[in-house]
Amino acid sequence: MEKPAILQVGPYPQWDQEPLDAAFRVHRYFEAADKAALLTEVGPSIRAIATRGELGANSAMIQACPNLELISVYGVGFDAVDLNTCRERGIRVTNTPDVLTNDVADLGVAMMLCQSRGMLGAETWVRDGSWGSKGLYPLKRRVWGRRAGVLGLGRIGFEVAKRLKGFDMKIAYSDVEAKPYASDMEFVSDPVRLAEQSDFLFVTLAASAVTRHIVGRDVIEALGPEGMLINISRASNIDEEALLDALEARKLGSAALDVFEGEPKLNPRFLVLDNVLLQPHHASGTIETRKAMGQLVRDNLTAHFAGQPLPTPVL
Ligand code: 8YV
Repeated sequence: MEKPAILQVGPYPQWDQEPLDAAFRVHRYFEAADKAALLTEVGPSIRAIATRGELGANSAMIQACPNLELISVYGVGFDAVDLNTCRERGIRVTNTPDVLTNDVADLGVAMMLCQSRGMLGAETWVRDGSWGSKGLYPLKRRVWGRRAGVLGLGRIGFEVAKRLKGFDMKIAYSDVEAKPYASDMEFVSDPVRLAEQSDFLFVTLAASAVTRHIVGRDVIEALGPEGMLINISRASNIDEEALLDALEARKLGSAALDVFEGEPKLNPRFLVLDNVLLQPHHASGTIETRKAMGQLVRDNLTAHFAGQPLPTPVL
C-alpha cells in the first residue's frame, strides 16, 4: 500500500524525522525554496499536515490541500491553525497536551527567579571581573512570600501555581470562571484587578481570537513599576506595543518573555531594554518532552490512517 503523503511545515529533531519519513511520504514545506510551487505540485496528494505549535497551518495552506484529512500539531497551542476552515471541511486537528505542561511551568518559574534575582547580570558581574573591581552585586527583589497572579488556570497555569506555593506566595488567578480544583487560591475575574494585586503576573492562557491582547495597557499599568509580567503562552495574548511602551517608560518594572509577535524576529525595541528577559520560545524544550511530543504527533497520524480514535483530538 502506498504511504500517505503528508506536508511537514517545520523541522523536527532527527529522532522524530526518521520514523516520520519511514511511515509517510513526507514533503518538507520548510525546505522548499518556492513554497507556493510546492503546494501547487503536491497539495492535491496531501492527506495530513504535521506542523508545530507556533507555525500552525493557515487557510492558504489548507486550501492548497483539497484532500486534507488531519492536521497534527507538535505543541499544545493550536491557535495558528485555521480552525474555521477545518470545521467547514471536516478536517481533524490534534495537539500534544499534558506531556509539556510541567516543563512549560518550570520555565515560567525559572524566568521569574532569574529575572527577579538578576541572575544574568550577576553572571556577567562574575565573568567581566566586576565582582573584583566594583565589589558586591546590586541588591535585587525577593521572590518568596510575594503575590502572584496567574492569568488562565488551565493545565499549565495550575502547575505554575503549584510551584509558586513552594515559595510561600499568595496566589490569585483569573479565568472565565472559578475553578473547583483551586479552592486554596483567590479567584479574581477581572485581569486588571488581578494585576493590581500581583507582584508577578503569569500569562498561561490558551490563545484564541477572544484572548487577543487580553493583557493590554490597562493590565500592564496595573501591574506597575514594581511588577513583573511573565509570558509562557502566546505573544498574541499581550499588546506588545503597550508592553514595550510601559517597559521603556518604567511604568512596568520588568518582563520575562518566551514568545514574541513575529518570532523569531523580535521587535528591536526589546533588544535594547535592560528590564526584560528574552527567551527563544523553548518552554517545552527538553529532550524528554520533545520526544513525547513527537511521539504524540506520530501516534495521532498513525491512529488516523488506521481508522482508530485519535489520542489527543482538538477537532
Ligand atoms: C512549540 C508551543 O510547539 O506547545 C506549544 O503550543 O508553542 C511549543 O511547544 C514548540 O516550540 C515546538 O514547535
